Amino acid sequence: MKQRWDIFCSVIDNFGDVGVCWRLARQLTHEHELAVRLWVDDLASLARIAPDADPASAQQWLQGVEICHWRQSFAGVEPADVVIEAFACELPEAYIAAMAVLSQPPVWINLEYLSAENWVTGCHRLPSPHPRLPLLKHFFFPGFVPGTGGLLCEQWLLPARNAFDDVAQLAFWQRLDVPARRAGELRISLFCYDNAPLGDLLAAWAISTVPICVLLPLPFPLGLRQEPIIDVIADFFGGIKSLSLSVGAVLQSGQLTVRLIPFLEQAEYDKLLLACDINFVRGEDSFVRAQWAVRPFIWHIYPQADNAHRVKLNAFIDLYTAGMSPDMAAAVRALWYGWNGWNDDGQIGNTWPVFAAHQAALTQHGGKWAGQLNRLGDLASNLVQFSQNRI
Ligand code: TRH
Repeated sequence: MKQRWDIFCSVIDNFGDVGVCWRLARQLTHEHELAVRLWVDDLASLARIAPDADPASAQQWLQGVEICHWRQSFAGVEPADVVIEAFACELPEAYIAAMAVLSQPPVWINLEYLSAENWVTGCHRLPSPHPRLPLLKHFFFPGFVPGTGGLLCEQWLLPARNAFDDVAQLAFWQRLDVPARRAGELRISLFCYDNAPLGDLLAAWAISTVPICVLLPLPFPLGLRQEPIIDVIADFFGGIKSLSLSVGAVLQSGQLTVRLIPFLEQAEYDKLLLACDINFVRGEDSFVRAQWAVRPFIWHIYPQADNAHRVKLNAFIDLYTAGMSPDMAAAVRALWYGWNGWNDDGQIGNTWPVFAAHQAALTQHGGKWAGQLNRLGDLASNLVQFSQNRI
């Protein structure tokens, strides 16, 4: 009989929590032959990245994964052999009680957020006994260095990346209804939070020496909710009413073209990162996928209280730029700081041309960086190995 795994995912906001859990659930199912049940409290968010998911269904099967709406009472639910609570979400009390009465309690793992900070290696795999019940939970940290759990990377991802040639790329753009590149054109994907200083960058792109085409996936139909980023774009292109924009809109100024594209199914988003020359990513999951895609990328970090995210941002920049030439490292730091609202003069426009000048060398560095990450083993396999040693 297949070993049973339960993954619990509580969506705090956006798509990263469910994005990570959905990838992990599929990889465990397809590559490790496990019976995986994914409990999600917000199916609508799942359906944004996995359009075949039915947000109204309490229980459904998708790509071999059993998906359950985490909402109902847990009385009578039998705990799995391995239980993952993602990002320190709290398991239902009834489920914990059911785990505690089993003669062999499940392997219980808290899968933590990703961070490049030094303390992570000291906390990875640490046990934490339950204060009242005979249960032991372990912390498991994804990461970028030996002594962490590594990053999510399916077995097919790197071969698919290497096989994504000009023909596959053209087919991808055709599916999106985006014309082939003009000569010398730089393609950029844009995924960021509302507080990004986008106006300055649009101005820099419009006077670029090469044509720039920006692809912006729209998470929600305009009009459903406020999209400050779209307001910035509408303002920049001469005060267009943002509500008059929709998927398919093409806006142009000088060397810059912005195209609004649909929010993509997760696997298609991976392809967008490969089909573009430079990627603006955010949060956790798109940030990781950009690293596997090997192209230069700019990270918009999820803002935290008391600027805790700055420590996290610096820790990653230090690791990622180690081994770069001082010029290139400075170019990365300047643009990333500016994009995250963390520079002295508040202007990031002038950091763009310096960063773009390093495009080829950054792509080469991205290849080495991804190779280094790949040697850590992938997060799903590392989780499986960790749990097998405890069953
Ligand atoms: O959406 P995010 O900002 O998500 C998160 C959450 O905010 C979470 O609470 C926070 O803790 C975490 O960030 C750090 O960014 P992220 O992590 O990149 O997740 C986006 C997901 O959406 C990712 O799985 C890729 C997917 N996606 C698509 O499937 N299609 C698309 O078109 C785009 C742009 C993204």
